[in-house]
Amino acid sequence: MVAIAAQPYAYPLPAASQIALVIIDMQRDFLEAAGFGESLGNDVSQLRAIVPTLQTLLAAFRERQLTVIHTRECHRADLADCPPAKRVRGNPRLRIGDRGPMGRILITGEPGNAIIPELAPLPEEWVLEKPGKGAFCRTDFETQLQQRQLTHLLLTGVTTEVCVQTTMREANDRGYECLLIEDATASYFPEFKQATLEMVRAQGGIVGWTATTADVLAAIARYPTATGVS
Ligand code: TIU
Repeated sequence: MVAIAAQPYAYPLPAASQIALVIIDMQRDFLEAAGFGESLGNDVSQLRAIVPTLQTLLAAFRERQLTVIHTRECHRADLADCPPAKRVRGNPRLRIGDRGPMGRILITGEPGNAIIPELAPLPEEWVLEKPGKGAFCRTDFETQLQQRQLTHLLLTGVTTEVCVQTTMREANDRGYECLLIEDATASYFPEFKQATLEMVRAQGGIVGWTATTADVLAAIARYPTATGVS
């Protein structure tokens, strides 16, 4: 069996066509000053540490022509998909839709809503726009996963206990085999990240697996590269 060395036990690898790297919300709005993350009172500089790790994973997936899914948390310009409760929650300095230095906060198409340049999607890659924390909420994510016959999701991105964990739980309930890559996810609260890692893999992997980037890279090296040479 080809598997990723993982916790709480080895994660069996499927056919290359069935696995996807899911990079959640690596947007300027969460990583740069004056975006949504900072408007909520967070120290956004903490999230940058995972960028080189994600670049390495992205390159390895692209080299093998494995599926990469990018997500963006965003809302329509008219805010029709933004529940009023979400807009007022926390009484932020700048609310969703307000104009900030990077354009309107968390609005699709605005400069601040873009994925950071270091992880920019290729034109042919799948970018899922989502109005909620979870990727399944009011999106076609499940339909698209089914159509593409994807069954195994390797989750990364920000923030671990909010959008990443919500998406992982939603995917687990729908029958997907989910693995959270430990050093490719970050939180504004390191202790919340650690708690998330422990809670998803507790009870025999009640929500899924966790593994390091090194172990993921070692395992996916079994998949052929586009040129046939790794
Ligand atoms: N605030 C926070 O930790 N996260 C979010 O609002 N969205 C995501 O996690 N992407």
